[in-house]
This record gives sequence, structure tokens and C-alpha cells, in this order.
Amino acid sequence: MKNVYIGLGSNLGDKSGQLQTARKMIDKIRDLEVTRASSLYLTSPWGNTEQEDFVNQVIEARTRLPAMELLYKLQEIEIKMGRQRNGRWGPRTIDLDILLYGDETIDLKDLKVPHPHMRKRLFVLIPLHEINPELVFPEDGVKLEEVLINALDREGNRGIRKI
Ligand code: A4P
Ligand code: MG
Repeated sequence: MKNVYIGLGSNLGDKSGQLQTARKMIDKIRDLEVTRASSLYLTSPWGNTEQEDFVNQVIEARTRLPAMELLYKLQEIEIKMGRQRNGRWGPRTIDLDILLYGDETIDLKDLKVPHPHMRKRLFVLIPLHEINPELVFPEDGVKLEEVLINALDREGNRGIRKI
């Protein structure tokens, strides 16, 4: 069994509703059990800033699924929910990212874990800290708390608030 963290994001249409729908579909994945879920957060866009605010959430789950299988299941949900691709970092109905997969480092063409940008993204760090304040990054043993404090020092928590 692996302990995994999944990041959910939406910035098109009924954003909170879409996160709830995605959550229900994640609950139905066989061989996966959601163990914790953060609050929903309204967040300013990161990367491509000329777009609507996002709603973001992080959930923790336990699963027997191999990492690639989990990625396919999440992509299936994105497709069922009618996700269209609107360019890199562009608007999306639903985006499901594998943030952490146990203590594994994965560097495949279609799957990079830990998610490459997660340490820079307050919209990931804040909800992740809400559900597991003790978390330590598996690749180098650095504490989430430390990464979060540094990110907040740099940027403040402008534009991230609980819904
Ligand atoms: N892929 C590789 N690693 C992973 C992983 N760990 N989890 C591959 C999921 N997918 C992974 O993803 C492109 C490809 O990434 C997939 O085919 C998969 O094989 P995508 O979701 O279609 O593309 P994308 O999301 O446009 O690009 P990218 O770089 O994944 O963007 P992100 O990192 O998902 O960021 N601002 C706020 N406030 N909140 C957000 O949620 N999200 C983004 C998108 C930008 N700005 C944001 C937010
Ligand atoms: Mg993505």
C-alpha cells in the first residue's frame, strides 16, 4: 500500500462543484481509499496569470495501484469531466496531479513525482500542510513546514484563502 497525495484544481465553470464531482469519482476508484481531504481554497493563478482564479484542494489516499495506473485513472476522470486542453498552465475544468506517491521518485516521460513545481506552489503547500503538517519530502528529507515558511516569507500568502 502506498500513501499518495493528489492535487485537484479547477478554474472554469462551477469550480467548487467540479472539485466535488472529481472527489466522488476518486472515491469510486477501486483499490484506493481517500484518508484525508483539505479544505477548498480560492487561489490566484500561478504561471499564466492572465486567467481566472482557481479552486484547489489536496487529498491523501492509500492505494495498491501502481503509479502509472493511478495516473490513468485520474486522466480518465479528467476526460469524463470534459476537460479540454487550453495550453500550458491554461484554464481547465479539472486538473488532477499526483503530488507524492509514497516515498518514490519517478522520472518517466508521462509521470514526474514528486510533482516538479509543488515546492514553489502555495496552492499546493498550504492545503498539503493542512492535512499533514508533519510531512517530510521523501527525496531529501526536507520538512514541508520549512518549505512552506520559506515560500510564505518570499511571497506572503497573497491570493490564497479558504472557501
Ligand atoms: N504528468 C507528469 N507528471 C505528472 C504528475 N505527477 N501528475 C504529465 C499528473 N500528470 C503528470 O499534464 C500534462 C502531462 O503531465 C500529462 O499528460 C501527464 O502525463 P496536463 O495536466 O495535461 O497539463 P498542464 O496541467 O497544462 O501542465 P502542467 O505543467 O502539468 O501544469 P500543472 O502543473 O498541472 O499546472 N494556479 C493555481 N492557482 N492553481 C492551479 O491549480 N494549475 C496550473 C497547471 C497552473 N496554475 C495554477 C494551477
Ligand atoms: Mg496537470
